[in-house]
Amino acid sequence: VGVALLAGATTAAAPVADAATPPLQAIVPVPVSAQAVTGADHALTANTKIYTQAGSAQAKAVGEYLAGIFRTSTGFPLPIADAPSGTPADGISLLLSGADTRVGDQGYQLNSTSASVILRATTAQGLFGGVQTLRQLLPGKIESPTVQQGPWTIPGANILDYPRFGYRGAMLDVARHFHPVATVKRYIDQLAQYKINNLHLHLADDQGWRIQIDSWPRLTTYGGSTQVGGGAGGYYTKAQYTEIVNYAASRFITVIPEIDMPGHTNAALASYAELNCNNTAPPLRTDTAVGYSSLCISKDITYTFVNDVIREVAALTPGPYFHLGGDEAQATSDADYRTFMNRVLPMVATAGKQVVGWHEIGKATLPATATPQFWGTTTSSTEVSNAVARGSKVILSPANKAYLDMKYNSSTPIGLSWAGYIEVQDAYNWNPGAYLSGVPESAVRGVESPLWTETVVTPANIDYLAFPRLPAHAELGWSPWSTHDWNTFRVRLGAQAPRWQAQGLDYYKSSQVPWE
Ligand code: TNX
Repeated sequence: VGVALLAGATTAAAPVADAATPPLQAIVPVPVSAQAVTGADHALTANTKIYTQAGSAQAKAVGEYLAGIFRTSTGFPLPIADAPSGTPADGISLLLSGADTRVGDQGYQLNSTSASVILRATTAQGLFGGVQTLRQLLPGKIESPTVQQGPWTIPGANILDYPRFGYRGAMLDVARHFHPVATVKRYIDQLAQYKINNLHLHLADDQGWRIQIDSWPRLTTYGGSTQVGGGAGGYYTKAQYTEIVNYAASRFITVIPEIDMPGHTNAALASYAELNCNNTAPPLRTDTAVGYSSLCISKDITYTFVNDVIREVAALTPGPYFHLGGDEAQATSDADYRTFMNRVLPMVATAGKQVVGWHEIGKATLPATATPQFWGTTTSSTEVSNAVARGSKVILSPANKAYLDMKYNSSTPIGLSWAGYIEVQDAYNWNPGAYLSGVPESAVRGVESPLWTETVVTPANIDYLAFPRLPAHAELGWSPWSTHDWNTFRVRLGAQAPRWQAQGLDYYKSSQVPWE
């Protein structure tokens, strides 16, 4: 292994027996299986072509995405052409035929030899996942925004890979601090690298309303005008929101909009006096208190409002889910909470969407299509197990493991600590398939990493809290539990550093990780 590790620095192929040899063993999330093929390295050159499945515009788009990244750093032209039928040509092929059936609809097969690099999948999404792996088979400088010196060598390899959970998510709170379109796109690109396929946007909270609603315009013009700390806030027009949704779709990421209710609604209550039981609009809030606001459960106009919002946001949403929030409704009695959800749950169905909600939503009687998202710090939840007993699947975001806004330790300059400190190892060391009592792996839809932004202002702040914990969660969501191993994970994680440096990604240099 010692010799192989030295050889790995020059990206030479390792013998099959050397399972620990980089770079093949540096992939995050770790593939289901990856075998090195000795003496079969593949060199990218100025003559390399990218072939994509003939007749598939989607496969071609994945090829263009790959070419865009590799052209920038190699300076090679990397033209795209239709893959010939029959034997795959030299170069890189992205094919929608011949994949091992185990790849399913999100997985892929990658076979690289000195002659060719062949990715096979049953869907363009699968090819896109394979492209993320292919990026990690090249030196980190492949991510550079400027032309770098090669050699550009892909190790000989046979990889078969597919996810443990179909849903791998990240949440960004754009309400506490507003994050403009460019920042969200940047985050989308980061998520895609680690095979995250859902972006949950927390679009409204006490401190701000961030999505244009035509039938209630003051939500944004007034309710979106500030943020935590008193800054200017902001909001997405429908066109801007659609731009985010489309950009995410081009990275095979589904956007899940969240409008939090009946609590976390001060921005709406401040914008429209008639939504308050006392007909008086409260002031806008820029502090970080929680649990004090509630829509007026007894007023009919509340349901007109909620229905209008759900209808307009659902119309901007190609994905299947609408997130109703439902957390920390401490200003709403349990009886009122159930009354409210009983009226609102069917509105989501009428809008053609399935409900997701923070796990308190399990206090209401949910349809089996509804997904509670667990954010507690314990390992049991009656709201969740009741929903599971009625047929629901669950998203796991335990706050003391999965919350990206928790500090790493007491000296972390930003972040909160109410759920404890979360070092990289803490973020990695839990099993989503056996985490909550009464919730077997078959009832887990997947894992999601929420990033609340009370203390998060800049893209660098996002980088610092999300990296390297987000890739740890991504591996929990993707890789088989049988591969779970902190000691190999930390080495693979450390191998990501040159990529992040090339990308200008400002990660936290945890002392738990042997950074390259
Ligand atoms: C709890 S988690 C909240 C958020 C805060 C977060 C800060 C959840 C569903 N609600 O309103 O932003 O803690 O960590």
